[in-house]
Amino acid sequence: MKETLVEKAKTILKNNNQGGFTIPCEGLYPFQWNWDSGFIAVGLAHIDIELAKEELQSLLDAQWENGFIPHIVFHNDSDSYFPGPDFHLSKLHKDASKKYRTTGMTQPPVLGFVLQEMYRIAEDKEATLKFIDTIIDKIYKKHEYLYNNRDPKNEGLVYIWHNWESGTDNSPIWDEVWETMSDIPQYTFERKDTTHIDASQRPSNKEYNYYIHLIEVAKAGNYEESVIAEKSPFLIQDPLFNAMLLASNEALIDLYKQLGREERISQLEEWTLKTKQSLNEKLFDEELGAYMHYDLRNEKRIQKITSSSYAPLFSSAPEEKQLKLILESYNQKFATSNLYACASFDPTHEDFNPKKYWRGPIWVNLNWLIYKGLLKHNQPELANNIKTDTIELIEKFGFYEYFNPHREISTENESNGCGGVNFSWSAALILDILKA
Ligand code: 2M8
Repeated sequence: MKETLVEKAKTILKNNNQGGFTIPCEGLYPFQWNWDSGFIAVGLAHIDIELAKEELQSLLDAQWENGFIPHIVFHNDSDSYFPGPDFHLSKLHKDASKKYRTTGMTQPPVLGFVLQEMYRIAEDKEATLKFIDTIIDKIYKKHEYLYNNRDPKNEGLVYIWHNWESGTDNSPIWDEVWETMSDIPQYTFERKDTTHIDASQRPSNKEYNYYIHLIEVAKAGNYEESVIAEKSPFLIQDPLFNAMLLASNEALIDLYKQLGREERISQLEEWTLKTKQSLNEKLFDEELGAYMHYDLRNEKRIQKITSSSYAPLFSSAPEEKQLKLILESYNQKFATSNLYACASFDPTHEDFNPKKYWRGPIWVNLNWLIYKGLLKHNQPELANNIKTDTIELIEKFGFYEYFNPHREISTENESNGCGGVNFSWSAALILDILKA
């Protein structure tokens, strides 16, 4: 059975490969996405390490001169996605890639720990370390960009200025931010996502209008970070984004040590310490037992639990005190017998929606992060539940983009699989989970 799953996963990754990079999903996402490519590289490392290297190289090939690594690289043309390169107009920024059109925003910084995962998986460690040596500084530069430009209060917590930078696009977390943006213009746009996927599973047009507005604000300032920091109504310290940064810092320290290159380690250690402290002091909520998002523009915590709230488990951030509270809230709300693990939003909250994009469904990449995080913090039983649930969902319903977490769903023939099919990171990460 598992063999079939492995073969299917390999076929999906092969079909979605465009020669050098992999698209997340045919039709729905026809370009190269940043954190998708990171997760895809982990899966590819199990099949063909050279493909994994190419995946990262093609993404880094579009790195901006200032170290920024964009969220989408438009290697190719396609009219099946909105907004495309002519809308994003990355060339407005003086440091943007001259070789490729890209977006002007980024995504959670996963590449540092992806390199570490590739090293772990690789059979030929020496050759892999040599490859890592050729690209590690590029990833360091991205971290430097984030800490230097997106941490205005020098707290070790970087902000995101768009919900698409979080990776969790229409999470109920953002609802409170949208409420502060009531007087924005009404834009005219033609969506493409709802031609591929049932509109009831995707964000609404009203939400897309906010997404577009935030990009217009950034474009009006030529994507200059200082202008965005001053003008954007959306400035959020996201626990997932910052946990990825922390985990990647930690991975970079480890890899630089293996390479015998000491020069950047003390800076990385300084960032690591600060980020860890602020995650625990500023973002952790003791009552809710989870890491919260912080709205930097309006200076308030957003008191809702999402799967991002548990992502810091993937890093060394949680200490005994936080871990105890996390396990309590996770067991109480997310790990209940009627649900597959792990919903993307608090199933006990009124905003929970089991089928709508990031407002409740299970995502394989977050499951992978939390699964590994629980193992890291010595919780093998809970980790194993996520592992078996993820395998069962994919085996039963297919390689979907996201899944309804309800074990029993009402209509008889309804599937738990939602969104795009033959989804690359679902294929890539199940390979890693199966081989673990
Ligand atoms: C989704 O986001 C894109 C915008 O980046 C979209 O909906 O158009 C998210 O799930 C994001 O996390 C993911 O990287 C992307 C491609 O899979 O799709």
